[in-house]
Amino acid sequence: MRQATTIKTILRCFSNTSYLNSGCVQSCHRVSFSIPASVSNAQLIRNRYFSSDTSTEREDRPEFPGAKSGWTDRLEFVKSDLYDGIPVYRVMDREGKVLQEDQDPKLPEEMVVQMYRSMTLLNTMDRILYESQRQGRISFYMTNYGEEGTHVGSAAALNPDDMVFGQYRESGVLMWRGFTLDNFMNQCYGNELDLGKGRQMPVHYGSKDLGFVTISSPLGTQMPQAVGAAYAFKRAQKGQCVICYFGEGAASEGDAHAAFNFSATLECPIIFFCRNNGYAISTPTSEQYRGDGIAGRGPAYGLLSIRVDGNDTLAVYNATKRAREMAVKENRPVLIEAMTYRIGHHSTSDDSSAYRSVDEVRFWDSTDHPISRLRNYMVRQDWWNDDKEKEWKKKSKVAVMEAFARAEKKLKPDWRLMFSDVYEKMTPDLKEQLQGMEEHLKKYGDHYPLKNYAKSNTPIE
Ligand SMILES: Cc1ncc(C[n+]2csc(CCOP(=O)(O)OP(=O)(O)O)c2C)c(N)n1
Ligand SMILES: [Mg+2]
Repeated sequence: MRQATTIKTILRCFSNTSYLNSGCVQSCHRVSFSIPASVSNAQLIRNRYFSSDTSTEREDRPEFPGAKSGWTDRLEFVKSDLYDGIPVYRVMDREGKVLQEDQDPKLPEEMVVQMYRSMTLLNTMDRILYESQRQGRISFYMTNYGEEGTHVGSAAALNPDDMVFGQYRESGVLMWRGFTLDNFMNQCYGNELDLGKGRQMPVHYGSKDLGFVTISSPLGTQMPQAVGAAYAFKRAQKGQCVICYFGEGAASEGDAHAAFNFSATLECPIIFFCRNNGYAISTPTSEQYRGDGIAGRGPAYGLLSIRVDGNDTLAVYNATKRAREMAVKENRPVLIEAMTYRIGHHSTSDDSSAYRSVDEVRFWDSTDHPISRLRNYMVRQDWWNDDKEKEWKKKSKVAVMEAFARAEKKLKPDWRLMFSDVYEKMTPDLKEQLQGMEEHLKKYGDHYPLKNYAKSNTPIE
């Protein structure tokens, strides 16, 4: 039935039926068409419905709209543990040894070294900013420890004009795209140079120039938005693609379902990139779902799906590269579930020792870390050694400390900016609030540290 068949058929004009009026077939003419092997069953069923050629042999199959399977006379329930689960794709073992030569993407030395530098620079920046929050210098922070490979491996496989929708723990993606240490620091300090003008909590980065949509705190927000952007890309036909990052915890949000389903039915060029790091704050994956993780949900939505070792930067690169090709060439959504581990606390508001053991964390930190794995790969290629490591560590730390000092010295943005950019033009109620605040500060300004705030040169409207 699935083989290519040529059927000559006359479509009858049943235009008085409501089903046909819904737009499936409106005209009454003779057509000749062939059914390729990949034609969907829904299409076959539609052909059967509208075929008047009684000589066409029909297999007895369920003809319910959308049905894809055959009949059974066995009373059987589908078990969720029917199969072992989708395997985890990897290129390297933990010692950085390539397992199958033909899976090595053979990236040039400069590129791999650059990837390694980004991953380690992110790690150094995380340490400094985490400490600065502990010292009360910034209000909040989230580290990316252990997930650096998912960020850089995927970002390196994209085109610069692809659009990124992140959750909040994807700083390495931005770093790879060219967000500078100053950009990161200015945002975390919410100073006058912050691209978001100090309106967001730390780590809620965004960059129009780098195609990185500003982070939203409520989980799942970015997912349907990303599908909308992908749909726009599909219509524009410029070969662009969207990547949407999210955690396995966010995949429990209703918005994740809406996004997966819309992307499949609208056939959008989007990569859903799930970072499965084992926890949604204190909730381990064992309490989050009972099925085969996040990739296991993909086929049910009609998404091409793969599970990959997120600590293997080259495997993440290969998976994302291929996903991108399929998403753009075939207008198909792809789901990548990258298995990794959140080595740090959820955020500076969390103490993970309350819900997991130190040994568990130590295992991932010392035995299966994306940074050491990529370093091992580079050492095997003779691209890296202890001297280079020492020199880079020193250089990167100095760069982070300098950017940190620069950001800390800057003034806060003009406080009036909190009223602008909500709408294209400030609405009357916002104008009234601004005026109220101005009057308040005229009277009580000496109770506020106004000297720490810049004065905007451009009119605020
Ligand atoms: C709608 C919504 N519910 C709850 C929260 C609180 N919250 C913030 S992060 C988080 C855990 C998310 O876990 P996951 O998606 O796995 O990402 P990870 O932090 O592990 O990177 C929760 C529950 C939120 N921000 N938004
Ligand atoms: Mg998680």
